[in-house]
Amino acid sequence: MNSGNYVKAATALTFAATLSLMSSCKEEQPKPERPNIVFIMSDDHAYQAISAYSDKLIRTPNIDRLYREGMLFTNASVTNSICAPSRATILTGKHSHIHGKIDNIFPFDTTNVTFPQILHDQGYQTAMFGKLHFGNNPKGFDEFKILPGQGDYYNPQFITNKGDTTIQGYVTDIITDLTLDWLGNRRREEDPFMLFYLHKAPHREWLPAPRHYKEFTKRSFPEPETLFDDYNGRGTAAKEAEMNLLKHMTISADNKIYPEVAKELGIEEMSEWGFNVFKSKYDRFTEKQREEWDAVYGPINEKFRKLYPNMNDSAFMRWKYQRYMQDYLGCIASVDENVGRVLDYLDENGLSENTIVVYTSDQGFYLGEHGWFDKRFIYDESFKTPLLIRWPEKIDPGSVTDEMVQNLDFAQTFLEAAGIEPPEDMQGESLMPLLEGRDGEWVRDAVYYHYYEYPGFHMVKRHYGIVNKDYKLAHFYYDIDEWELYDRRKDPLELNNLYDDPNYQEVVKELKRELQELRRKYKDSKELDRHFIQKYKERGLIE
Ligand code: SGN
Ligand code: CA
Repeated sequence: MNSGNYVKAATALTFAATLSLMSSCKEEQPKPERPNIVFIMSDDHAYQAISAYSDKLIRTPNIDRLYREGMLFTNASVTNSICAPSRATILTGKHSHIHGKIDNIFPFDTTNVTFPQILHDQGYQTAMFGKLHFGNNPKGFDEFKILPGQGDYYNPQFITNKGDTTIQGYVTDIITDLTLDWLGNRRREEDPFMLFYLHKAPHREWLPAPRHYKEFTKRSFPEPETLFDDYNGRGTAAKEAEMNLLKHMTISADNKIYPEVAKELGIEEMSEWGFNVFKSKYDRFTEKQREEWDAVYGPINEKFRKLYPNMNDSAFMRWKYQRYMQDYLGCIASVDENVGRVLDYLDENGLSENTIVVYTSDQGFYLGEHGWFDKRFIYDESFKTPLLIRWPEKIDPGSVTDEMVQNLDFAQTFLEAAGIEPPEDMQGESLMPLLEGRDGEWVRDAVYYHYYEYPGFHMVKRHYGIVNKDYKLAHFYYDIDEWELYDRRKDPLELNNLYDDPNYQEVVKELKRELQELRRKYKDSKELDRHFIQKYKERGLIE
């Protein structure tokens, strides 16, 4: 059955039929004592685009189920808001400066111990499908099929433990097909399993499946309050970052205007780069895929050809925002639909009760807030990440927590859930007290953040900082020396840097003390900051 039919068939199952299937299968299956783990992660999925957090932009009924039947985290964050470092932190339970994967450039040091290796040694069956983005293969997995690097949306190539393969179709559907195939055909019933189900979507350049671009290109979306942010009241880093929709979002690769049309209108792409990215993606399409694409994006191009000559900057910004949201959210629609397929499978096979299902992203993303796309900053849209966890055996349905949890915490959480003592040098906190409603036992009230990839894509300056429920203090360094303080309760949009405000000097003093304490606790230091700058020099990335 192809995946489109599968989706239809799965959604056609009535609620009653699902229930009866659930109960009949439950009796037949011996329940493993140790929980199974399904770790679902998408790439660049903003919490603003999950209806459990906000339904302004899109409805995601399947992902939301994990909240209705489990727990929603409203202050979940990453330690370093970029793809590969986040994944390395998840796998090792350590900050970037300890596992060494500080950015997307340097390879992951495979001598690091990862929690899947430990689970595997302790009898868990392990599998990974989708995007890893490491430059090397995962350790401790019985089976994996991963995209090389960023991977492709259409007709993607996969690296497997038995050689490479290319699969025709749409990446989100395919990753799910692979996952369901493993669950249905190669899962050992006698052992608990740990499954990584990792989406490429909704990563840039946001190519939705035909069924979703047909729908989403007809929609328009509410603009964020700060779409036209002028960055007054912020520091140099925000002013100099290259992630503004108007200035840095490319017309072809991102907004899907054909290079010929853009050139005819006199719109230049940065060094032809965006044109080339567009062409390389477009060339991957099969003839049928190209026809379907042209039937929808052709008319959008025609309309734009007429509109553009009369557009001023703000009209162009608005147009870009709508184009961006149509494609980005179209990608999410597939993710949500496919997550539903996997949740249905767990239900239908009596696996839901004792399986921990996590939905998260490798980091958050800007959906036009501050005029931006991309991530990297310690500001909320990219510092925070969506997190929903379902585990019916432990978690009360519909729970919400605003505790300061991080991607650093997964490794210890899963190990504790499996009854395994975590290695002493892991740096997170197990989420078990929160999952089991023992909130009083949760001890951490502030988290540490450190971003490194500069100079680089989007030019977000190096910075580290501390965040608690009330405040955020960050130090931007390397080619500047600037501090920023935000009052998270009074200024949730983070528009006013209060670092020099006389009324906040006590807060600054206290947070600086706590930040130094966290740096000591996590073994980060000025020496390490210099060490990583030195590595950029050795690599010829800076002088
Ligand atoms: C690509 C993207 C960037 C993005 C990085 C890192 N450009 O380079 O916009 O910040 O990946 O993303 S693209 O147009 O080539 O896609 S990450 O999620 O892998 O860290
Ligand atoms: Ca990412």
